[in-house]
This record gives sequence, C-alpha cells and structure tokens, in this order.
Amino acid sequence: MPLTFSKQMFNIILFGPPGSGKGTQSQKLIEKYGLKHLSTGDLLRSEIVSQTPLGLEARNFMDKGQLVPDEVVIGMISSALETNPTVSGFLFDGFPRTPAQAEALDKLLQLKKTCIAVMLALDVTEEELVKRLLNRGQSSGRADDTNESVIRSRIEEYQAKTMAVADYYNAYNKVVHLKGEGSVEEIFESLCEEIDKRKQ
Ligand code: B4P
Repeated sequence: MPLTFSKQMFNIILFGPPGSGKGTQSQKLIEKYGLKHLSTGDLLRSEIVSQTPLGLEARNFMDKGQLVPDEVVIGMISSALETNPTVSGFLFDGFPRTPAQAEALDKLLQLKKTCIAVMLALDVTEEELVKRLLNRGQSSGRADDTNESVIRSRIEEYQAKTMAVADYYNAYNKVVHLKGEGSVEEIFESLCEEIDKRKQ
C-alpha cells in the first residue's frame, strides 16, 4: 500500500529553459528550506555513470539534446516519492518537462494527499542561455553542454514540448514568472520572496 505524506508538505517546481539557473538555485533553496531536491537531470546522469540499462537508453536522447521518454522519467520520480515519505516537501528541478509528466505528477501527489504549491519560472534570453551552457561545458564534461547545435536543440525541445507545462499550471493559477538574469544572489532573493509569501 502506498505511503501517505503529511498534509503540511510544501512542494515547488523550479521551471525554466536549459541553463536558466534551475540547478544553481535549487542547491540554495534546499539548504534554506530543507526540501528534498529531485532533479531528473541529476537522476539520469547518475544512471549513466552507473551504466544501468535505463542510463544507457537515456544517454542516446540526452547526448542529442532531446527529452528522455516520459515513462522513464515518470518511473524515476514515482520511486523517488515512494522512498522519501517523511520529508517536509519536494523541490522538483527539471521535472515536469511535458504536460504528460505534469499530469502524472499531479496524480502521484494526489495519491499522497499533497499537491504543488507553486511553479517558479525563471525567464532568460536564448543568447544568455547558450553563453552560460557553453561556459559550463568547458568544465562540466557534459556532452550536451559542449556543442552549440546540441544546446540549440535543447532550447528547441523546451519551446516545442516543455513551455506548455507552464500553461498547465497557469490554469490552476500556480505560476510565477521571475527574471532569471542578474546575480545568483539577486535571483535567489526574488525566489525566496515568492516562497515566503506562500509558506506558513
Ligand atoms: P537538466 O539536468 O535538467 O539540465 P539543464 O536544464 O540543462 O540545466 P539547469 O537549468 O539546471 O542548469 P543551470 O541553469 O543551473 O537536463 C539535462 C538533460 O536531461 C535534458 O536535456 C534532457 O535530455 C534530460 N532530462 C532531464 N529531465 C528530464 C525530464 N523531466 N524529461 C525528459 N528529459 C529530461 O546552470 C547553467 C549554467 O549557468 C551553470 O554553469 C551556472 O553556473 C550558470 N548560471 C546559473 N545562474 C546564473 C546567473 N544568474 N548568471 C550567470 N550564470 C548563471
């Protein structure tokens, strides 16, 4: 029987295009608010490092800048929710990335008697995204950060498949858009302001 979470859980989605600062800001937010960080990108990269069948399948998509199939990431998130029943809330980073993932997440959270409190969306121009990712590619060793055409494909995937996720949550009045350019600290402060308004 699935475990039920406490009703007081506070769950956030950090949303934005590749390179918008989701991973960077997530590290600071989990530290401040004690949330459990669930990054599908990190989970997939750790499957790749361990050379699991899931990782080998995912790598084919990630190296080309394409999204990994929905059923793979939904399965990963479902097990992560099951294995963390006592946390005070989740910070979803890079998930959901399609409307089908958003619907699946809502159903999983409903089963646990909890929901998404807010989606915080970071807005950054395309040229700044490309610049940041190429810059990270110099040290990250990530194949998807070193080639500009792969980076542009990731941005196209975001525009074609992921942007609709904001419409999905907008219908429930749960989306807040924030400027994702400026210093890491300034952006962190604006995220905290929005969280503090909603968290008791
Ligand atoms: P992710 O791991 O989610 O990575 P990302 O979107 O590329 O990066 P993120 O947005 O977290 O990076 P950050 O801005 O922090 O995805 C990788 C791949 O995994 C996807 O392409 C896809 O194939 C697959 N995948 C993951 N989740 C999936 C899902 N749900 N469904 C299907 N496929 C999925 O950092 C970027 C750089 O910017 C860093 O170098 C950072 O230092 C810098 N930076 C951050 N903030 C800055 C600021 N304010 N100013 C200047 N630089 C800044």
